[in-house]
Amino acid sequence: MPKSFDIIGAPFNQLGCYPTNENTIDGLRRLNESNWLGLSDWINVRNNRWKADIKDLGDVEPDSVVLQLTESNYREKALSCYADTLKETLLSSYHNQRIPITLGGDHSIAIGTVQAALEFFKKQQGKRVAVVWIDAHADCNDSLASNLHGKPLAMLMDKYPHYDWTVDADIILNPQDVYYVAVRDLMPNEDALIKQYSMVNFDMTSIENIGINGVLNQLIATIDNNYDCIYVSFDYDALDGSLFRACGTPNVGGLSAREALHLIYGLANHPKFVGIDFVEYLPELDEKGISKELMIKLIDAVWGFRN
Ligand SMILES: [Mn+2]
Repeated sequence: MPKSFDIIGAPFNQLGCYPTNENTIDGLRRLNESNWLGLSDWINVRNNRWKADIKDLGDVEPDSVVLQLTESNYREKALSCYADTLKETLLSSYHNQRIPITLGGDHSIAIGTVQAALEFFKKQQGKRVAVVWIDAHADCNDSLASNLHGKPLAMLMDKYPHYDWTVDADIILNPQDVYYVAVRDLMPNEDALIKQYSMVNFDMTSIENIGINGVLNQLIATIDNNYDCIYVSFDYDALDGSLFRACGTPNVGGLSAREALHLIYGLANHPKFVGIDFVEYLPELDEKGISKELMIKLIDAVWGFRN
């Protein structure tokens, strides 16, 4: 059966290194005059000419409570409020048997998306869920230092013992169920946590040694043998920051465009794939729209089109 997709905008950009009120998803949606490319038009092309089933559900806007909490520096509370609303939106996609593609927003929004997948598949159906985290950073900073967009995995794994942050026992993400790809910029406490829980990291060295297809094959073998579902979270800064700099924390020496396309296509077209985030891309820093072209190609790869 052909798959159906929901596009969900999560324009919450308040907890990263480059807080902005710009709606990053609208930046993707609208046509660029330089290259005549925009996500909304591209959705129409795929639906009308290629018989795809893709709906843009619009945005989950941060409401006044969330914005007020952020402004007053109650960031964990703001995030938890926002994430709850986002989670409900993804859950209704799951109830409608559609696959959510969530466009952020900084990476903190993954609290809502990953918890939706864990709630629907793990808690409600007892399924085993793997999370593939494609990122320059490990995002498991369990300290108070730095911004919350660098902590979603620590928070999802319930290893963030600050400001009463807790996660319901039946949707705690197990560190062994996280599979990092392209992570290369660690804080010492993250390095320690990764070692303590023997978390898997297909870092740039593994990609050099066995190639992106080797990494994909190992991931797929693990998923085939041990899991019922895969959820993918793709941080734009996983890409090579020498070319792709439209984010708050570009990092040189990451994935090439081709590697990212191959990886995303391979994971998203696996029968156990249940959803993906694309986060941290900032159109306002993307002068020539090159990154936007790649982002749209990556989303297109999720829909099953490899170009
Ligand atoms: Mn990240």
